[in-house]
Amino acid sequence: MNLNLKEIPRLESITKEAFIKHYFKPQKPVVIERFIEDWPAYSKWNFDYIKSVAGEKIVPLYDDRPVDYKEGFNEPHAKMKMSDYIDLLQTKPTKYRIFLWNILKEVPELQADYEYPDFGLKLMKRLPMLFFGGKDSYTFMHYDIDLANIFHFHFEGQKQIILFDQDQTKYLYKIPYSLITREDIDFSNPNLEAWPALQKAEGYITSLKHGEVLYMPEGYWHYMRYITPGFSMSLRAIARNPKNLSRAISNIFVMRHFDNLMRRMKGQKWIDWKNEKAVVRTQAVYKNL
Ligand SMILES: O=C(O)CCC(=O)C(=O)O
Ligand SMILES: [Fe+2]
Repeated sequence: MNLNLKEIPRLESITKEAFIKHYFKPQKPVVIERFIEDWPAYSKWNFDYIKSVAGEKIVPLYDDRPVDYKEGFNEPHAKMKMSDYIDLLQTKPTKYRIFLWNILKEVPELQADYEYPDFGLKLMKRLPMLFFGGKDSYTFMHYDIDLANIFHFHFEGQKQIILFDQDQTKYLYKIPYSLITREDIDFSNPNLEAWPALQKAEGYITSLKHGEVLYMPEGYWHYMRYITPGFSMSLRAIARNPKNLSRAISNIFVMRHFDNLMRRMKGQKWIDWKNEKAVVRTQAVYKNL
């Protein structure tokens, strides 16, 4: 048995009006295949180019180890020179990923290669983020702390993406006081006997190629697996739905700090309690269906 996933619709191009009407307003994901062909990034952005502009930079790396109470929110697991990291990506599978690497802060010259597209939404110009990953590495199922609308542009190779709307959260074994699901669920091949509620969840799937852009609606859950080594850029627009906006504010100003405080006070016990709670809550929903 498999997850219940629909292919994300794909278009070659789209006008701002059509985007707003058919995707932003109803909050539905879409892939636009040929949106950035006139950006310099479309022909320039590959590993050699990144090496030439940022090869000397030291980059923070993340692997797939479970959350450790001794670590703060989003703390890196290793560091490496960008040129060494790209050599590693190109020569063998690696779990190491770069996550949320701010272009403005790290490699501002890359800004010359892309534009802030007009989809009818106000994009946050201070937060253009890059993500890198090796063959078979993945970014765990999560949603972003600010529940933003995200435009995710992919470069080099291929990336598999699974999405769920927030209305599916009850089936996803979400960890309380966090933005993730149980880390022992393999969303690319889930064990549905161990995680039966996942059978009820309805989501989306696609595989992004170089130059394609995916629109992820506000607060959508996303799981990303690098089928081949590659990298992506995310641009974001603030959540418009007042409910999402107030959750964003409470995540940023309350949840995150509360979670850090509990880690410091209770240590691994806190992590274990949250992991257990994720199962108990989701199983209760599943049993009552
Ligand atoms: O590409 C990735 O590894 C993760 C991307 C992501 O989480 C995001 O764009 O919000
Ligand atoms: Fe994300």
